[in-house]
Amino acid sequence: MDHYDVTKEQLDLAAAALGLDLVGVVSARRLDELEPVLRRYYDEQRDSGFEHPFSELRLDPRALMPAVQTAIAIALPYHTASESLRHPTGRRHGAVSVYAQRTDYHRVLKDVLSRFSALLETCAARPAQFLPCVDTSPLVDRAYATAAGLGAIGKSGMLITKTYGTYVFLGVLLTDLRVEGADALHGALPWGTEVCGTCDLCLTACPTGALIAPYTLDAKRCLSYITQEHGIVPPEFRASLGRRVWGCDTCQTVCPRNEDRAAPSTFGPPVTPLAYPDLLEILTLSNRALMKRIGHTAAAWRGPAIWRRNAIVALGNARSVEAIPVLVTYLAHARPELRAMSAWALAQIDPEATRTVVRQAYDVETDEGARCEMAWAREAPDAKG
Ligand code: B12
Repeated sequence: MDHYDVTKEQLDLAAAALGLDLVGVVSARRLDELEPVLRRYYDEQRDSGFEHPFSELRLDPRALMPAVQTAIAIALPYHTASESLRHPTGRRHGAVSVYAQRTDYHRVLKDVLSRFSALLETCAARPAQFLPCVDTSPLVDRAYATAAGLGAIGKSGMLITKTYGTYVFLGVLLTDLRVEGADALHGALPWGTEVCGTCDLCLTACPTGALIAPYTLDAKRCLSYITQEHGIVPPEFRASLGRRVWGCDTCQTVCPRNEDRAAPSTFGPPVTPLAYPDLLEILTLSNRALMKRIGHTAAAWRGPAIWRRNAIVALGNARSVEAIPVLVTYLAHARPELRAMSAWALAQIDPEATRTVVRQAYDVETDEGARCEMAWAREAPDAKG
């Protein structure tokens, strides 16, 4: 076994020491079979803009780390049995996607991968190179998880694992170590692996039709993207957002592969107010206080304004009469998209009672987008013109 730096047994022991039960290895190579999938994604402009632009870095780990020999993929489960994915019943409460309710997974996985690196270096008994990749690297995480045998891609585009369904975060550790098993079974990506059968619940349940075909997501229609993209929410997506404040779990909640797949979480105790946050509080807390509440999660990277915007839309969708006074103050907010969305929300809640105040806001509004959202107050039958 001396042509390996790390044997299969050593790898398994190191993984077990870290509590990792989903670990796979694959020799680092260009994923040629991913190229047409990736090209089509960008060519058809289905990309969200959050991923790296198309380049060789997305296809070949050697472009990221010239000496790389092995890609080690890990999957960490994050959905616990005690959690409920149902929508809150009170009108004041929004919903945050399960993945963002706890400690930011980037932090947790990077920490695990760095401890993994240290253990593997000890096994190899030589200095080694490591590059931990979690989400933000150019690598297509799901492609490596699949190639390393951790699961199969479902029609939702999600990687589905046997043990935990789709509720896993993915990480890839690139290393110049030669690890036993990397060259074993995984040749081409098992695209053909039939994990969904005739089931297409995710496609039919997606509130915006973002899953335009099996395995084909239009990221710009995905509500997860809509909750993260700055600006005025396009009209066609507002009602579909419901009370989502961050992320969307619909394609996962309906997936039969997620039944009874809850797992003990390595991500710390749930932060209850974050699961179903108080929407009015989101609008009344200071920026600093709001960031203090969400800053440790994966839902904070776009800043506090986007939380406020989503809370405004959610209150509009909830027809929350008690939100009217706060929404009226947002008609004069410094950010045009918040003024705009407040005008929209007030129209949903009680246009008659709020017409005058929105019309006054319209009269002094300078932003074109916000003016459009306020125009309904002018166009009313009793408007003076
Ligand atoms: C940008 C991004 C987004 C964007 C765009 C999503 C997208 N295109 O998937 C938005 C904001 C919408 C998003 C949403 C979500 N995301 Co995201 N996202 C990413 C990111 C950073 C890049 C994705 C990317 O490059 N897409 C390009 C396309 C081509 O690749 P892909 O989406 O991975 O597609 C794969 C499959 O769909 C499949 N595939 C594509 N075409 C075909 C065709 C056939 C025939 C077959 C069989 C397969 C197949 O192959 C691709 C490669 O494996 C990755 C991290 C990373 N660096 O990879 C996380 C990542 C994909 N996201 C993740 C998560 C958790 C989510 C959400 C569940 C969050 C939420 N609850 O709101 C949703 C899920 C939405 C969905 N159904 O995919 C996880 C997925 C874990 C898993 N079990 O699969 C990742 C891997 C982050 C991580 N490291 O854990 N995300």
